[in-house]
Amino acid sequence: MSQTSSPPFAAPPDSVAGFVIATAVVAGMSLATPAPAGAQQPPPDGFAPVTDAMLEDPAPADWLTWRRTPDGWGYSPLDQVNRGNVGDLRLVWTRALTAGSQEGTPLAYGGALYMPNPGDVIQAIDAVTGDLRWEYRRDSPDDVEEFVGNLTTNRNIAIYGRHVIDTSVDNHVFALDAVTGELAWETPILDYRKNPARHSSGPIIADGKVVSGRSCMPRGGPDACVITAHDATTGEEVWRRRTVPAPGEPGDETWGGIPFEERVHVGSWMAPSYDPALGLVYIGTSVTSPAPKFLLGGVENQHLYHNSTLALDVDTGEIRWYWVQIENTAPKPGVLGAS
Ligand SMILES: [Ca+2]
Repeated sequence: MSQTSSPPFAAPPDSVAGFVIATAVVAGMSLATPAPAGAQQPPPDGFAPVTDAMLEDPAPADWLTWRRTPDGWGYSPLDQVNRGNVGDLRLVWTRALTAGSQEGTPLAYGGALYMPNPGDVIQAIDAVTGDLRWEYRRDSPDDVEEFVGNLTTNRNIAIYGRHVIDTSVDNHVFALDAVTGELAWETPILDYRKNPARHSSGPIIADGKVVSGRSCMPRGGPDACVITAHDATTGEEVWRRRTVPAPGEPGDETWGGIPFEERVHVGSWMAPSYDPALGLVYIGTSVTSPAPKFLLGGVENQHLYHNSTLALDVDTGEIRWYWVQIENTAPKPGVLGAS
């Protein structure tokens, strides 16, 4: 396969549709990002690498991960926009986004917005002017839609060192140079023809690792249902954790004897959160599909780790604890048929 990358400050593509991102400012307010306290001397191109310390305690003006901080609160401490002046906000610039399912959240760092567009398109946009600094369009294989569908959602990306990092439609994790947009490394996670999965959400960074989940297509079998960690600098895989147990593994007894290859679609498609003090990554899992659990091993079985919150050891991926969000109970008449 090939990847393409536009040079810095390239013109916007012609294929964009009528979606825009917009920024607005209150008169007299500056969008400049101050250098973080204690920052090292920046490299010649002026890009200060993003560190674990910065991710765990981001500067007020930075937005370095999907929900800004590892705990996923999505809260900004900035207070320049408040109840008294929010009515004065005015549109400053708009910019079209790539056509597709729009759920993207930009990262903000060093005066740039790094915007995940649908279909593994990533743009670096000057936050003050709206000018395009670079654009990367991942060139997926022609047959990938046949196996993973045409879901284009690209919900979030991560940043670490000088790399912008995402998971892809074609089941890779890849990193771009944050200054040039050029591909720095890519690592296959799954063979999309054999164990197809969907990456509607991207990764977070936890302790220097790229931690990502995915939804696993039923045809992908249990081995597509994995949470993975990769070295955020090199892209090398550090660990992977399957969300369903195989025979002989802890939790196997909770499936009521269902054959391993039929324990499918326990996905982990929302972005994780992370507690640096405990070294735990938290992530939710989906329900079984297409057959719900009561048609599999029966309601008396728990079918671990479906429909759960998992706490994973950031170093090993070991499941330190789990919480099944909806416990098995005997279904009530009239409930099963509801949709
Ligand atoms: Ca993606």
